[in-house]
Amino acid sequence: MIPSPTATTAPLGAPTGAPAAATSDWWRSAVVYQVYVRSFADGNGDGQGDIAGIRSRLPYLASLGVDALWINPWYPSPMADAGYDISDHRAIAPEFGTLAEAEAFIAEAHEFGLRILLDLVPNHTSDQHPWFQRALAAGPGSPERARYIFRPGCGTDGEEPPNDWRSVFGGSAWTRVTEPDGTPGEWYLHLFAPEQPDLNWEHPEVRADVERTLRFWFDLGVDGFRIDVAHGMVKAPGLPALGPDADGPAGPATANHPHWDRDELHDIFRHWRAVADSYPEPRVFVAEAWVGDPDRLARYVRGDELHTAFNFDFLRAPWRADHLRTVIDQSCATLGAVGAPTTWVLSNHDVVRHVSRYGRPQPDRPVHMLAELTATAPDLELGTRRAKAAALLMLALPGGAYVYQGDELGLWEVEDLPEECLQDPTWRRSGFSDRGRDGCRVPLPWDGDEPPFEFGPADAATPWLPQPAAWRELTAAAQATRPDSMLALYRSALRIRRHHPALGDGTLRWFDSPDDVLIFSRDPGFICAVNLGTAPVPLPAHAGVLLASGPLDAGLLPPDTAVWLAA
Ligand code: TEU
Ligand code: CA
Repeated sequence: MIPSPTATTAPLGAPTGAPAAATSDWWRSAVVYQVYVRSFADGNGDGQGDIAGIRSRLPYLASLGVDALWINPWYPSPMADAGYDISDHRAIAPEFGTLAEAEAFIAEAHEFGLRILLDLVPNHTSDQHPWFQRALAAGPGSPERARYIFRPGCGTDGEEPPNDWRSVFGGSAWTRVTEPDGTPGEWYLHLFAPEQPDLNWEHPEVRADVERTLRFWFDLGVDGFRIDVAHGMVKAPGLPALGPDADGPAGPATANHPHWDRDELHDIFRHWRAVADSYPEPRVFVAEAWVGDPDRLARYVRGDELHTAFNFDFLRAPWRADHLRTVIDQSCATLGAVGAPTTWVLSNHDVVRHVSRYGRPQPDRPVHMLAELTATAPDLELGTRRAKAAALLMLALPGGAYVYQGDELGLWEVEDLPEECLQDPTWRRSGFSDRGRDGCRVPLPWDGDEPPFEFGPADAATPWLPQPAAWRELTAAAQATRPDSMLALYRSALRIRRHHPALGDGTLRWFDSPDDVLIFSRDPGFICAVNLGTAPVPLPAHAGVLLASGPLDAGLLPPDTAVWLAA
């Protein structure tokens, strides 16, 4: 028997009603779809995605079968870091729409049974935020400067930065300002781009303003927030030097790091949790925290702090059974110990798309950046096969999951974007050596045979990043009618997941299996098997095939294939 995923039967274009888990702990099992606004769908034809575009595609999202949407920053921003440089936290960027449109969108999404999470960026503002503009104008020692982290420089004339901290995007984390009288003056801290000055979280007005932002959006019906750089807000008193080798590629390599993952953060989260819990239908948080180890991550999701956290250990694991099993066990154990559900994620707007990661030789260590991958071109067919298997693995694991827009279409990293198109600040700040993250942010292909694949209306401007012509095979429309497509697989898997009592929150039990095969069961009556080896393996005893990521081979599970079985 060769089971293949079948297309969804959910009615297109009609609200599908409330999600199955319409209880207050819906978030423990939720599949959340990440909408990168700029690249999702262009409603007004200016070449950039917008709220009108998302609204027009709500039927698609509802029929995909996800439970919630996480909307990347849609606030007014000079876009020095694609919206993570915010100049007004309680408004909508004009290029994306209006506040009225946002409100209408939230209500419509709810009618489709989709909950809405927004992005909260509490670590920094834009340098165009009125607070920062006032700080520049007010001069050294002023109360306006106290909301940020200004310091005099070192060296005889203050010409050296105050310490050795580095920007995540490359170079020093400090920029010197020119004082209102025209003289070279103080330096301000920016852990990211110079256009993203870090806020001073010791300042009561900073704390109060973020709380106001939370309430503003909660009052508009938003169901929760993803917390940007949740591990970065608090800095060690005195801003001590970093010293050599303090940062790994994905988090602090040392305990007691001067600006990542500090213990004092947790007090802030407890305040936010109280705000979220004060609503009749409690609102939820997911932490974006790149920390050194799973025990540290578990601290973010203790009962009175944030609800869930992205599982970057899973995202970074190579396509190898030993690494994946270790991450799965550690995640379940450490998060379970504090009563939090695990989550799973394969890609997002900051990392190389997993089709392109898995389509390369798999290292014996975690990986997520382009620079960490071998220079060889990816085998996209292999990467796609593995991505299908990975989707079934992820959606069978206990807890919640995140799908980055385009994962469900099997999009790959666009690694050959023309240099003049690159917009990620990493490109410039790395001295043009690291191409940055634009390759995973290319606008979605919806329909048609050539770019722009109906990303916008018929006479729209060219999308802000060019799409590969080869995406004609990957448009949502092309895949909707192909039973073996990535989209069909996601739709089938999400439909089964929503109705199967074993899936979502809970526990798993491993079966004995060869070293490069993962087999586990979930109660009641569900088995997932994934073959990460090079030879076909027999299926475990079962009562029927629910779904397979590719054709089975005379009852055997081929390499790089996953299967869901009824037990
Ligand atoms: O990312 C935080 C972060 O640490 C990432 O920059 C990550 O280390 C990097 O992308 C390499 O993977 C968040 C947002 O997701 C990112 O898009 C923003 O650029 C950043 O914060 C600053 O707000
Ligand atoms: Ca637009």
